[in-house]
Amino acid sequence: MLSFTTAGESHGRALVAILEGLPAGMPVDLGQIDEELKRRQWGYGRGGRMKIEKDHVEILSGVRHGLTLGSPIALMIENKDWQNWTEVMAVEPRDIAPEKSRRLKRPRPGHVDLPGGQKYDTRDLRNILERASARETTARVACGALAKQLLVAFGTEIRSHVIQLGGIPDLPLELTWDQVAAIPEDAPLRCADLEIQQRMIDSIDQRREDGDTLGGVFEVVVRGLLPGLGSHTAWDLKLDGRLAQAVMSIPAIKAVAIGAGIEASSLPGSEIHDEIAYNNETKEFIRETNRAGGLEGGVTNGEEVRIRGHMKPLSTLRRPLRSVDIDTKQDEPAGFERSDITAVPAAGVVAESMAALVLGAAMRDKFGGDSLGEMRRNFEGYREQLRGY
Ligand code: EPS
Repeated sequence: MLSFTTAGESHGRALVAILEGLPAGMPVDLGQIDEELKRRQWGYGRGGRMKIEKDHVEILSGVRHGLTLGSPIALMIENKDWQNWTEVMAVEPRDIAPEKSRRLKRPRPGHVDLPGGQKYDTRDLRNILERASARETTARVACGALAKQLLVAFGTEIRSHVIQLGGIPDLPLELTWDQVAAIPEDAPLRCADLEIQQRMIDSIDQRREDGDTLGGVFEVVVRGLLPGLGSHTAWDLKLDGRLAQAVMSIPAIKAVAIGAGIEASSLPGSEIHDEIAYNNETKEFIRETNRAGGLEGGVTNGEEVRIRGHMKPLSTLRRPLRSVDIDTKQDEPAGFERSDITAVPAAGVVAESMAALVLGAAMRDKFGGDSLGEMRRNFEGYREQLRGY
């Protein structure tokens, strides 16, 4: 089983993570982890914080001479902004004047500020904000980069792209793997259609002027998975459910669909299900359409896995919505310090990482092995079994 946990506050000293369950003897590319961190920071519409941070991972354990040891891998990414928060975020007790404490007491609608404050019985909502911040996803991406390296070793690649932003275009874009793979890394919104991307940028500029924010839809595309990952036998082994949970856990995601999941509920079966064919040359069962998004009954079917994440607009608005001061109980505008206008491309990169971690776990479940070599033998044996099926 591949699993990970993260710790760290947005303006604390660092984000850390422990990733367990990678096989021993897997080559680790440190530069690729930093590349993924950079991809997550990229995107038109991000705010001032991204000018401060230049995320870089340090591996503290579990890797020796460029190879995994099979032991837990500890990772750390420093928060450069911490220098500006050493007093407010100090670990030791501090006596800070109220005007310097940066206490938050006007919760943002749509954010966990208020229910979190009620639940953890804290009257400084910063205690909630700091951990709820999407800054935490940096640590997920660092772990996800390692999961991607495992998947690549078995011929699986993962990409994401933005298919709708702030309702532009009217219907989400539908694109092939090659179109998605051709999107340059410096594309401002990781969108394959340049004309639509420009309209999205104009819309972001407009919302910036209005002090508002925008959501959107991204799609994660995974190709190269064998049929048979996940299982139909129990609710918690179904891979579609595990992927949905992983993507839904990304801040601001309110809906997740696999393939044409949203449209499927309103069309007849004859227009949705992907007919089965057999390719005599490759000796593979194939589908000419992929509305199932590569998963049937919670099991991969060998087609591309396609996951859509629907992101709501960020809840920190420069022109704040109405709220209530938790001390005075009077109507007050919600708190605002600094924020992004949109972060849909970044959320797509985080979703790639979450998908890589779930799919990596499914690969570890199916092929096991303490070393990469043992895992590979098991993988090849299964591939042989499929050829004979
Ligand atoms: C975030 C608010 C902003 C974002 C942050 C997520 O940070 P700050 O409050 O420091 O301006 O920039 O995202 C990141 C720091 C990041 O690395 O993605 C929030 O409230 O969720």
